[in-house]
Amino acid sequence: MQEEFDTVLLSHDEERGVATVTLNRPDALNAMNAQIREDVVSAFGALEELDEGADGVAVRVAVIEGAGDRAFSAGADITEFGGGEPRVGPMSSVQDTIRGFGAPVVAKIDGYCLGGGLELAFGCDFRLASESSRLGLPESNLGILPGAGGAQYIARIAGPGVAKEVAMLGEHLPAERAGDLGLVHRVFDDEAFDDEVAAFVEELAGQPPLSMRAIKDSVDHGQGVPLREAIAYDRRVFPTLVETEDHAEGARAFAEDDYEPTFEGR
Ligand code: CO8
Repeated sequence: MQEEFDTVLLSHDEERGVATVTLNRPDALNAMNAQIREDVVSAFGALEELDEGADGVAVRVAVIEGAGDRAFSAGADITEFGGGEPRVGPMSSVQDTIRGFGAPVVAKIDGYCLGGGLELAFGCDFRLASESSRLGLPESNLGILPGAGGAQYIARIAGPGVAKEVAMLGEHLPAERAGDLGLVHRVFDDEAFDDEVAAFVEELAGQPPLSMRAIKDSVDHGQGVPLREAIAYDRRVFPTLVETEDHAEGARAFAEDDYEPTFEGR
């Protein structure tokens, strides 16, 4: 399936269950204007519809990437700033859409990933970066703060000291430093980047989809509640997974040598 929105391309590989959402404003380094924010939300809406009509799940993994060879996204579209109108809400709603999407979402970062672009990537479950990528929160250079949680994500991942450094200095971090800080999951050589990302996505897509969705939901839910409550939540979800065909399939593969399991999301 392929669908074209004004500023976003959407494709879905039915066989692999992998969807790709491409931010498609390469001439503006995929800066996030109002249209692109709307289109990202629409693209994920279309994927949810696919899932609803599927026997099992249609989408095992969604990948977000930037068109062109220069940027994932250089942030919110600065030309739309001004007039004192706060645009934090719409950017946050894009993140909410991605965080609320059932399947894991991978940010494929190749090039600049700045401001709202990095905040979009923080809304994803995985961040994979090419070695030459540059990541940062340059909002302070514009006299504002990262309005969609950029500094808060960094504070939780790497600590408040790092968050203040990255957000206050507004520098572009080399991918490797971002990797050392835990802000991205993997950094791959530029030449091998596409293949390495494809292999990572393939591996994720081969995992039992309902298990992936339950883990995403459980970990995200657990961030906002005391540990005891988070564990109680997992304990309630656990029996629902025990009843799935995929669990039976995994157990069979464990018991029988030479049996390759296929997980259908049922
Ligand atoms: N918005 C709009 N257009 C952009 C943006 C942007 N964020 N970034 C780049 N562009 C455009 C440029 O204007 C240029 O367009 P044109 O060719 O028509 O002149 C084109 O993309 C190419 O960019 P450059 O010529 O600048 O390319 P360089 O290689 O010289 O520089 C940089 C690349 C360093 C990435 C540079 O473009 C840059 O600094 N961009 C701005 C980065 C930035 O400050 N991002 C943060 C924006 S603020 C934000 O994201 C806040 C989000 C929080 C939610 C909302 C709160 C209000």
